[in-house]
Amino acid sequence: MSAHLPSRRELLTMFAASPLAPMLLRAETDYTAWYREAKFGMFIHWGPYSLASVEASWPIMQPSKEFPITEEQYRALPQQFNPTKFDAAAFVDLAKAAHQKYMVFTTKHHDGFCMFDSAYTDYKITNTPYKKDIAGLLAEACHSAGMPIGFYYSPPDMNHPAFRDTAKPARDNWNGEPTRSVWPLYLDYMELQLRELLTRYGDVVLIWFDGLHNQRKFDGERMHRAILACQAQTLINNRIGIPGDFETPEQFLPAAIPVKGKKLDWENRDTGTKPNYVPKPEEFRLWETCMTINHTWAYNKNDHEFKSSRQLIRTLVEVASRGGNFLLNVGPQPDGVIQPEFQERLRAIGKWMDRNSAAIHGSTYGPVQGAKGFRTTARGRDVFVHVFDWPGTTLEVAADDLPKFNSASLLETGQPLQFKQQDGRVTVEVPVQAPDPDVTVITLRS
Ligand code: JFZ
Repeated sequence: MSAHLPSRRELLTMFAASPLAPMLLRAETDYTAWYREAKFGMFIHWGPYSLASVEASWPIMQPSKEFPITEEQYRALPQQFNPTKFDAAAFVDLAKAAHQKYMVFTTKHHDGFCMFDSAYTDYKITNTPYKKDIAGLLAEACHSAGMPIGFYYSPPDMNHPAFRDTAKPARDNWNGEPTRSVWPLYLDYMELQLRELLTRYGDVVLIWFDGLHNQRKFDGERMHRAILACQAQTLINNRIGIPGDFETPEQFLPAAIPVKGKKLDWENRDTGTKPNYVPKPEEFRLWETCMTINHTWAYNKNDHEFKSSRQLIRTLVEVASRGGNFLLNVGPQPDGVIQPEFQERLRAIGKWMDRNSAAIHGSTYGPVQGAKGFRTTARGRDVFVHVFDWPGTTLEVAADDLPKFNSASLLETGQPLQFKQQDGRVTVEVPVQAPDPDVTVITLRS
């Protein structure tokens, strides 16, 4: 009987058990490489709130006419939640069809309801008519399909009596009450749940915290230690009061390429660098824009303002051209099916990616920023020019330190294109009509 040789991940995790090792381990291994390559992911906001076509959690935190539901009605929704048509493999297949390379699932949103079978609460998916652990089913389907899965976890928790005095309506104390003597019990609860998520569902590639305001109250360092003690390679975002591994602009793109040490100003979408600055690789700050296809994170049958597939393809290009990841959201229906309008758009993005993914996956920000009519990404010897506004018969690409190119071609067909390069300006002869109605990609190879 051969001895069981621990896998690399088991070794990393065993070694990571000691308090100092995780940080060293992460320094040694490029644990972000898969994330940089992935570029495009699927966000999934799903819970009993989908029954009422209301946004996740916010209707009880900040009641509004848009989502008219009382806290009592909202909190009763789990009793009817039974997504009998849920097929985890179908979710993964849809993400793959779109060329999304990771999935992030809401294990617990601000309402405190757990879409996983936590031992530390009764307010959870296994206490609904559905009974099954949805996070577990999705994780299993992801692992069988080789799809990296991450977990969204909300530090704010309207259900937990140590997070806030639950005798009051959530609208009165939704930001939590950290000065109460019981607050440490809530931090213990958070740590216990994070350990559940990181020990019972296989590899978890990232934890997507969502701390909202005054995030320091959640003791981010403690939660980071707990995560890395379980899985040393798990990435952590910037929403628990410390910078973490990546920035998370929400529903917008930073005006320029984010750099380390400069805080992203959400108000002005400003990265603190000069416009169109192209950072040195070591300056670059990992970042990810998360976005809805309509306006609602959760399923909302009344929200018909869907972005077009062209808008979504161009947003993916915009994000990749500044080196970011695009986490595009779906809010599944209460029956467990992803609505047709979302499927249609994701499959349309996938069709474009079938022909052009080489210019997105594994790429980084391009050498030309802020150009009118096109964006650029780069990968190895290739600069990809993603043309939004077709220029007629010649395309001009200008920048200070472009490499000397040896060839130009249409990415999707490989058709060679005539070009000239002089004094930092490349002039490419292009077909009169744009070959692709959404975005045509031209490869310049050095
Ligand atoms: C948060 C959640 O509240 C939202 O429901 C969704 O899950 C999104 C991905 O993340 O959105 C925010 C985050 C920060 C603020 C408001 C909403 N904020 O700082 O005001």
